[in-house]
Amino acid sequence: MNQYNNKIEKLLADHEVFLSRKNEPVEETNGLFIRYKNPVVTAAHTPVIWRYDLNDETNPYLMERIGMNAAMNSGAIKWNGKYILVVRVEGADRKSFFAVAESPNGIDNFRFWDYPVTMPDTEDPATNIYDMRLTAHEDGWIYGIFCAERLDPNAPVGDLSSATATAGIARTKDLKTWERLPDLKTKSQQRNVVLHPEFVNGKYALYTRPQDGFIDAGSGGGIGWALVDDMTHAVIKEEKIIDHRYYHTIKEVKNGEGPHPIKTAKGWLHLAHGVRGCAAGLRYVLYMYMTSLEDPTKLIASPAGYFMAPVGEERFGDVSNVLFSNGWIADEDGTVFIYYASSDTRMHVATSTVDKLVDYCMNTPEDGFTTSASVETLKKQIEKNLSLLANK
Ligand code: M1P
Repeated sequence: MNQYNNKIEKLLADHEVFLSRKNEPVEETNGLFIRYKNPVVTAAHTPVIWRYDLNDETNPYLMERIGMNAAMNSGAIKWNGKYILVVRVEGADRKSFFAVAESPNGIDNFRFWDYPVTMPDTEDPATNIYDMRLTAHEDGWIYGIFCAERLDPNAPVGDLSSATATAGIARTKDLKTWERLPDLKTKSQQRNVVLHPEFVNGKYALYTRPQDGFIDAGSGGGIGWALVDDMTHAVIKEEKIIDHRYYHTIKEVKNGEGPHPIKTAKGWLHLAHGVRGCAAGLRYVLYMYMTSLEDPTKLIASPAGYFMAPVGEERFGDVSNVLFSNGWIADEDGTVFIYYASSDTRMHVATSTVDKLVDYCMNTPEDGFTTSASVETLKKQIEKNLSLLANK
């Protein structure tokens, strides 16, 4: 018995050492953001009391009873002075669920709350839920919009893979008790739906991602925008594409809004993911764009290419070559904490500032859509720099 208790104590103590690790910035040369050495949340961060049965009679070998596979695509919010992630935790059983992890500084010491989120079901329970975007809306509620996945009722007999994606909606005042609202009603399947934080013309505004099927964005066109009257019965009647996909770009196959945009003096600052296909499969990178404060459907800045792409260990995981972000926090001093998952496996943070990100969006050349255009853009910069250097 004593030996068993000693083993538990060691397990808890080792976990505490792991959770308390200090994170260090990694030297970057691009001037845009700073990555941090350690992932901020992983499956190994999940509490010992989730994974182990600590009773010597029912678990004499002190084995993990409930395995955790990944901690990924997390919504983020600053709440009571704490940096909060609503993490998509995926169990070894492949079911994703939401769980809150909080940190005092946003870059390390993330600790999960004791219990995962109990998300009420609708009348048509989903099989899997994931990728929550959090929005503290000006109506006073914190909304969580996420993907609710179900087996496709029209799948041929024996096809146990075809699924449907719908936007699930819930709201809370304390991140503990969630009121589930009816799923979003829309003519196509949807994933990556995000609530804009302000009313627009007295209505709720949603960023959408219409898609032809569960995986294929197909004719969807890009990131959409729709106004809805009531979040308790959210129905999309009209959808307009505000950020289009284009041939031979980083978002050729798909794109999707990340967290809700940050309001800046120069416009709404957006973080999104773009997807392209290659021999190795799909490659997911993060990119940015800006929309007008007066008309949030109007694109005002669209820097070419990606803002962040997977590097080093970020490239490997359950779904390799993927960066995905659905959470960021803009602090009062202008620091932006960008929370991103790599390869559907672990969560990282990178920091930047609102000013730098706006500068990046406003002053990075746009995509010219051809090699010739890219070379001309490059030549202009070289010419300018050579004459500057010559005159020094
Ligand atoms: O596997 C990469 C990502 O694939 C999906 O994103 P999207 O709908 O944009 O293709 C989601 O399943 C997401 O969770 C996942 O990270």
